[in-house]
Amino acid sequence: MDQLLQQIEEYKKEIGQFTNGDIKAVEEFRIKWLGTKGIVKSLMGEMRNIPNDRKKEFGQVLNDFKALVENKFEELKEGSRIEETAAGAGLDLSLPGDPLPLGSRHPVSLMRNRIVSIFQRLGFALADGPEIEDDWHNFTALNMPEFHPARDMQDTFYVQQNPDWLLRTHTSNVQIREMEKGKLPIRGIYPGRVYRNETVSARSHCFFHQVEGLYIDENVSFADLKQTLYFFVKEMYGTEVKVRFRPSFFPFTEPSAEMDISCTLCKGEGCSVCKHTGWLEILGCGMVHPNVLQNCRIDPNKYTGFAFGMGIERPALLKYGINDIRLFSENDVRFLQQFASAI
Ligand code: 2NM
Repeated sequence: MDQLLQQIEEYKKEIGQFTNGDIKAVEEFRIKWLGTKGIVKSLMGEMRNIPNDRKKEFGQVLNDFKALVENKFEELKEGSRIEETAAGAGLDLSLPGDPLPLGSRHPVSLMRNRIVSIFQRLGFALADGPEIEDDWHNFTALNMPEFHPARDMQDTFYVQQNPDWLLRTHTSNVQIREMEKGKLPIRGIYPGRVYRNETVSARSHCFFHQVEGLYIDENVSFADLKQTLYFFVKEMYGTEVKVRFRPSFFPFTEPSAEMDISCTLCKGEGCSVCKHTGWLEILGCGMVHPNVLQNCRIDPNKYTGFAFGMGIERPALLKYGINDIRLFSENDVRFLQQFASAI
């Protein structure tokens, strides 16, 4: 019995040092342990020297050991067979694999991430909502009356089966849904794809991307709006760039404004990109209209808020020097690969 246990110990040590896939070593293993003059056979021969009352115990341990060695041999044989096949085919399985080619971030995603992360640093929470929306969340709640031109079939894609459904024309539907939840204050940033029934050209597309923001609390003022957007411009375009607000109109904000920055190409001197004005329009904004708050069951006497919205494609065209918006949705890898190391 001691001899058997000693052999088991030796076997364990040998297996621990075994080189996988070495076909010669596998054959040596077989001869040493399982051959006709091998260790297992000779231990079997010891059986007759064991006293009768110990035979059962010895036999059991030996049988278990024999099964263990046989299984190990099959395993080693299989391993060396794979290695042998590979070597025959001129393969070296110890070489590292070919790395899979990685995709890269889309320029629209890069620009969206830049915009969103600036607002996230100010505490704006990221959220999204449905692209197929009902009339209420896309138009009615936003103080856009039934006769508003944007609601026309000419401008908006409606779902044929249900005239109440449409492809959202802005991400403001998400703001409405956030406000309807009734949890205040709200400070959110809402990027996403939007749809307009427009002729596709180098400058405009029937779908594009927007980021909108919303901040609602007690005592939120137009000064808060301006400071928030000043911070955004500084982070996005640098401290040198100039900013101006122009009065504007949106049905869902009052007062409303549009914000321009000095042209990033000519530094305000005037060029073809800024149409010789020295300015680029980058976003629309305003104080949320009391009717919109009321539509979302928010008391406009207690709460005020500001909202803003900007397109993503136009700043992306500008930043990456792209001259045709259609390139963004053609999925040509020769185009997309150029942004592999862009930020
Ligand atoms: C813009 C410009 C100005 C806007 C307003 C709202 C809401 F839901 F709070 F009323 N959401 N987004 C808004 C305001 C969007 O985009 C050019």
